Amino acid sequence: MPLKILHAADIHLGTHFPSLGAYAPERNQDFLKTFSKICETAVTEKVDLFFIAGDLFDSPHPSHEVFGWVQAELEKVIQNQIPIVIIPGTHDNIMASDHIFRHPFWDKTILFKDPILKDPKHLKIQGHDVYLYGMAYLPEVTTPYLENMKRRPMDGIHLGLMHGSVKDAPNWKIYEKDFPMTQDELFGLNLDYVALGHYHNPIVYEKNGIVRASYTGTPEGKRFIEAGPRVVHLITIQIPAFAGMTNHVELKPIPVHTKTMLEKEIDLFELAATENIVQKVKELQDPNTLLRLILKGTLEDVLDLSKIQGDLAPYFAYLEIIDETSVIDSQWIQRLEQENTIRGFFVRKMKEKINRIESEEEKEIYKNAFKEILQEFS
Ligand SMILES: [Mn+2]
Repeated sequence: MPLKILHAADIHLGTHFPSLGAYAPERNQDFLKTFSKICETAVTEKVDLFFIAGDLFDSPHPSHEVFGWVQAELEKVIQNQIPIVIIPGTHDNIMASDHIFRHPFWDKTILFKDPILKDPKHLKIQGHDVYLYGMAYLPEVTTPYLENMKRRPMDGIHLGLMHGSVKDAPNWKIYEKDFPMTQDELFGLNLDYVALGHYHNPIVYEKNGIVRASYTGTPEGKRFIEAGPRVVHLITIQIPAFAGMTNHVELKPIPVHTKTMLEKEIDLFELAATENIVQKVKELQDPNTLLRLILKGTLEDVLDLSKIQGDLAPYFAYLEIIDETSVIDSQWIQRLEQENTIRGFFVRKMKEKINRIESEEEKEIYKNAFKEILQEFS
């Protein structure tokens, strides 16, 4: 029988969502539901090991509600005789003296609480020798953390958990405190599989066509760029017939998200009328989508944003509209500028003022105010 591992990471339970406003409490429930689904997956897939590669919690001090939920769900995994292997991450780090991993509950799991591994943990699974390597994130620790994660000479399956930054992750600014390592250093550990956490979108690392490590990303989107279906990784390792033969590692992403995030940009140049915008966005309707709609383009009219929000909100779990449209360069404004009215005077004064402002940020504030006041005039 092959060895089956469920790899999850960056679950971020208890995240605060100030930008989601009244939707924030429901979003927290979404995250908890997703965690329940992950635990359920471990049980239904009858995995041999359940890995959590850091940032299970969004902070070192999760609420009683969140920790209670986690304990109840993990208990079900434990009752099914599935060992839970966990490392603290950057968010649920062990820097403060009263961090959550001091709680006695974790004695029921295999928790790697040291930033520098002394000895791998040995388990006997289905008669096979399995060695587990893990380390807790601590920003001040540098060497020899990687050295100590390297495969020891015993026969068996050697598996690692790390919360850090493989340096070639795309579009990712990496700091020294983020546990940087190169792909070569990662492969150089010579472990059969390394469950990674920290990067919030999935990346699979293969060497010579063999899966060696992966990031699962967040199983529930934390930010709008964590869009679309979110997964955990089911890892299947074929035990080799004889020592020295390479283990065959298979990776299968399993979607577990409760809701999905979507960021959509629409250039209103051709859509102009409010009804057209509503019609166009309705095509994306999904009660399980959180949508951030970014409106762009030069308009010949001021948008009635509250009407658009009101018309579209029922079609999504959550809707946020960012108005990046501009009216200032429109022909409409050029016409208003010529008017010998209070409105014309206002437009001339505002255009002068906006042209004089140097800071881009301040300019945006004035442009938005300009749009809002124009709405009063029109
Ligand atoms: Mn994270």
